[in-house]
Amino acid sequence: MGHVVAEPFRIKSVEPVRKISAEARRAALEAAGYNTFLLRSEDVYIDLLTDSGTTAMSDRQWAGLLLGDEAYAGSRNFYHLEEAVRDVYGFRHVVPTHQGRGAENILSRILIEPGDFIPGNMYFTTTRLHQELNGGTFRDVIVDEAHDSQCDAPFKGNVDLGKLQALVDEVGADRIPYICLAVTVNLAGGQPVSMANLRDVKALAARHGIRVFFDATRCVENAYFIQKREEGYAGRTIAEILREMMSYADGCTMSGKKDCLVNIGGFLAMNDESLYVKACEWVVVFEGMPSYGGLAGRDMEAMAIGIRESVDQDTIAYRVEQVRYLGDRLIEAGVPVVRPIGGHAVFLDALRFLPHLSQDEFPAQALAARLYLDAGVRAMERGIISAGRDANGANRHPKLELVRLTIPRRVYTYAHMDVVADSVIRLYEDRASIPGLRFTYEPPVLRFFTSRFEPVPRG
Ligand code: PM9
Repeated sequence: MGHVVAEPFRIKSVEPVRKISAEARRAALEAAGYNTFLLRSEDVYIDLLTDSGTTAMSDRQWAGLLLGDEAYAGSRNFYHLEEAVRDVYGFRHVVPTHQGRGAENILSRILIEPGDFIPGNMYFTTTRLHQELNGGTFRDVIVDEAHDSQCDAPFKGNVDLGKLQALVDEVGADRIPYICLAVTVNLAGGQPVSMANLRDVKALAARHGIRVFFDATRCVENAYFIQKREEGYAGRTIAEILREMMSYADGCTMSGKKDCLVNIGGFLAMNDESLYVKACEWVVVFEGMPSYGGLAGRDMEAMAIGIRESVDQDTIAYRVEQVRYLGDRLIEAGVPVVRPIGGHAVFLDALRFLPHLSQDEFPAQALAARLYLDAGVRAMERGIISAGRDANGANRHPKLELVRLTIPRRVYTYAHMDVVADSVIRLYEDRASIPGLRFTYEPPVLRFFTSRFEPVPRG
């Protein structure tokens, strides 16, 4: 199983959790329409819905909250945030936003014209939606291996340069306002992009005068994988690797709720002065003054501190290795998971886990529901429900139909990981008994958040 990387912290404050009875879990799941997003947090024992905003902040970050300068404009905490982003990421201009999608909204608005194409290394739900709302079309240019859950390649988040060049040839560089590169790739299983690939994408983009923007949401995890897996980086610090990664981008969107180690916050960063001016014109419409962007001063302070903490070697090593521990336990038991194990989550391959269900019976949603019933563990569907419908109203059928066991940062112990592993292994042994689901309510966009389901009676 490999060695265990112990917690690089002591626990100073605790929040009690409890597991409600099996009957109460069944009632809660029915009340939630079999959608784990609609469960009450109090009814959940171990919450692996997401690593977004669920981080335990450090004592220093909590202390930073007390230093909030809540002036409407020019808060000193904004300048601390700006300084942290300049130091750690290297971008000149920073526009705070309430969270990642606030930054995606502004970036999409200032750069996309109707009819444009935005290449990316696999879609992300909110990112693609903002591109589409502004008249753009997302094109997936990730390497084919990313769609194969069993392929063990070290950098399955990489861009296929051939696919990217083909898109440029097809639509012309002037129809591509920017390349959107996620580091790591959430829906591929938290898979990283190699430094060599980042460099190559930037070079190709530069040849055609196309900008590159990173979705930097989990970029520190990506830097850790580069340090571990890419030749020439073993002796480099996470901070050095991160700065080199960012040097291949013109800017980034960031959901601070992940790698910036905060419960709320995000930002848009860039080097180009004229783009920054445009971003400031829109941030006042959707978020707030350019010096707070939908955040309290105290939130910006916590994020500034979190950004600096995030590049600490012990912090990131523990984070990624704890995820690997859970993954390794499942692999040893023969449970089908996305390989290699990614940075923020272990992804169950629901098509292989429940081969008796077709994708239209929503196997990942069904498996997530059963996991809650079994152990009070909450996970998230990342498959056909998340992929939504295309412009003609037909269900998109992604190759990956996954249940994501997402590990919050600094929150759960290895004992919690064992409880989760034991439950998943139990379900795998009893997998034939898990029924499919069908919709009882489906919203028009981002349906995974609020749709409702019922079990399909077995014939
Ligand atoms: N990710 C997650 O659970 C939270 C909501 S699920 C739609 O994985 C990437 C790669 C993300 C992400 C959120 C966002 C949006 C952008 N890019 O949630 O708006 O994983 O802060 O960030 C979620 P915000």
